[in-house]
Amino acid sequence: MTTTTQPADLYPTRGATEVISPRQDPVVWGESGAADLRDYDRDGFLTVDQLMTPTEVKTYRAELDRLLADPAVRADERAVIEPKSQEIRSVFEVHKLSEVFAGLVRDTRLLDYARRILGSDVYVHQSRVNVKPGFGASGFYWHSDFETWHAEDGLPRMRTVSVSIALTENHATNGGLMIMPGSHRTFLGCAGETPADNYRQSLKMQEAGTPSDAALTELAGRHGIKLFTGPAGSATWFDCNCMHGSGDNITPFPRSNVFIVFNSVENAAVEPYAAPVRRPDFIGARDFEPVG
Ligand code: 6CS
Ligand code: FE
Repeated sequence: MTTTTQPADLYPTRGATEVISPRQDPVVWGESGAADLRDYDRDGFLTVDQLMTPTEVKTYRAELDRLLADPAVRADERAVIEPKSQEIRSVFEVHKLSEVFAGLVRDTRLLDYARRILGSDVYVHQSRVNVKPGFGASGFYWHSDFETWHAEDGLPRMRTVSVSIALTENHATNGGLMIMPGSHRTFLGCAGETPADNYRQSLKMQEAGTPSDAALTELAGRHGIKLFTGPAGSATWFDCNCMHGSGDNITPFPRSNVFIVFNSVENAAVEPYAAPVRRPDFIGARDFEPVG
């Protein structure tokens, strides 16, 4: 039986105490000198005003509505229900559930950026739609995605990028994405062990892997907080280690975004660094086939 050696754990987390350490990985692994990636390198994010045309947005919105109305999708373990209502909160693995979203993943407008940032071929570590319906949908508390993807999915290095594409208008009022600019250069190892089957709870309301008030105060004081607003079709690329979150949405206007997470094929998932077992592969992919 071949045993793959587990790469060193450069980012210890979920131990007895919270540990803050500097990032030990580049932000832009590919063309680090590229002018259009300089802001991404500095801030950890990059916004694209109109990644999708209004016609494309219509197609994706219709597909999302179709998925949300399909009882088979609601019954699927890849659909996560809101903690306070029976509304669907997220649908994972949309690129496998839907031919329309599968096309998005192969779109060169996405792939070219992901490959330039990560400096290699890429595969999809995770895809999801966060529906965030109106009238009280819960937000996502402050967290670093990498902290979870390292601890629970076994991604060794910070060589992963997310793109969030707005499928509805992201107003200042309906629970938009907030990122602390520059926070991607600090790794916050969180205190507290990962419970077994944590994903059943964490995708509704994350507990393990959330920073302390003191750490958040320090980071927010140092970096500030940027709220992302924009029309449907706009997009935000953000580094896996940005400290980010989003508030509840009590307006009547849903804030639905589709997220694709590209990981470098050189950074394929190994065993979890701080969890008893792997998460299901619809959350943390185990198929490392390069996209496109
Ligand atoms: O646990 C995860 O993988 C998911 N949780 C959040 C709040 N953001 C990243 C990711 O979708
Ligand atoms: Fe996140």
